Amino acid sequence: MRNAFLSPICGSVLAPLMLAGLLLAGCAGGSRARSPRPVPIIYDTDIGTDVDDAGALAILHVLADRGEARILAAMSANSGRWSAPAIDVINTYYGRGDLPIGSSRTGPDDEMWYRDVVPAFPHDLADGRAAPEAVGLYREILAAQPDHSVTIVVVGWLTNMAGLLSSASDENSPLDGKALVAAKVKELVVMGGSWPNNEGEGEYNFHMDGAAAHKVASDWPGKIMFTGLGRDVMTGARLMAEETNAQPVRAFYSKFLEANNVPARSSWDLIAVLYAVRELGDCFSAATDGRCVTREDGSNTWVPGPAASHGYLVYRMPPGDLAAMIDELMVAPPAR
Ligand SMILES: [Ca+2]
Repeated sequence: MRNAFLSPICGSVLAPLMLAGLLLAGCAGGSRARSPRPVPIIYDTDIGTDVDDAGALAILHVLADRGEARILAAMSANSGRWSAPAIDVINTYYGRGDLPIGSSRTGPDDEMWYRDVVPAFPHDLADGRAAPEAVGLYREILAAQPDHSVTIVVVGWLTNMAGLLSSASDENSPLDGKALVAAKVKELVVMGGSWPNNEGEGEYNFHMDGAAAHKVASDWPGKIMFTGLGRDVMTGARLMAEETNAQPVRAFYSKFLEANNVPARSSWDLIAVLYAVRELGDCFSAATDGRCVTREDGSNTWVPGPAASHGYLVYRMPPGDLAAMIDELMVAPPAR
């Protein structure tokens, strides 16, 4: 189960945010971007369970090609045999086959439609279980970055983030995990939860590791934006319609769309990447007047109150326009 459409409900918070100068352009590629460019990004994915993870990594590479992002690493939340190799396939296609890739040591097996695609495309990471353990790799990479500079975008369950928070000092940094995050991370972007409230069994990414979601929402020592949008932003059909040689992301989408007998797929993870790189801009607004509380069953509640470190994303641009923007990124050829 994933997220329901959220109406733009945040007019009451939008006006003061605009007055505070926090809603600068960027999502549509505008020139008044708030962050220094390119944005340093670590991408954390449950690739192998849905196809939007592959699309999101693809557009992250295109945004890097355009000088908007700098990919520091990609992490699999899933220990599956083919998950980290699927990341390597996409990185290799976009000319970044040497990017660091880490992997959790837990999680379900990949689904068959992923296994069929990975071996058909060039990559050199043969088995996800041979990738470096993700939390150690996070610590190594974060320790080497300038303070308060890194954006982490998580589009799967939050196992690696909970592990990072619980990590002890090591050869890379004398800081424990929480202090290392406080020192190095600018923002955590989480594709998870249903906003403002979800009293059911919980949105998929929270439900898959409810204890981790609860720990991150409770203990993360910095800003978190929960995205949770994308159900009605349907993408991938244009990628199917355009002939592209040796395009592994197209092959992933082809397998998924065929297996599910649908013409396009929702864009939960692509929305998260778009926000992580381009911020609110013309695309999104944010509700920030309160905080997220999650329970260990994966359900979540937005508790109204003074603005602090949490926010959740709301559409500002119509979903159809967002889909067109994302489709254009998905079909862009690699620059390298
Ligand atoms: Ca995902």
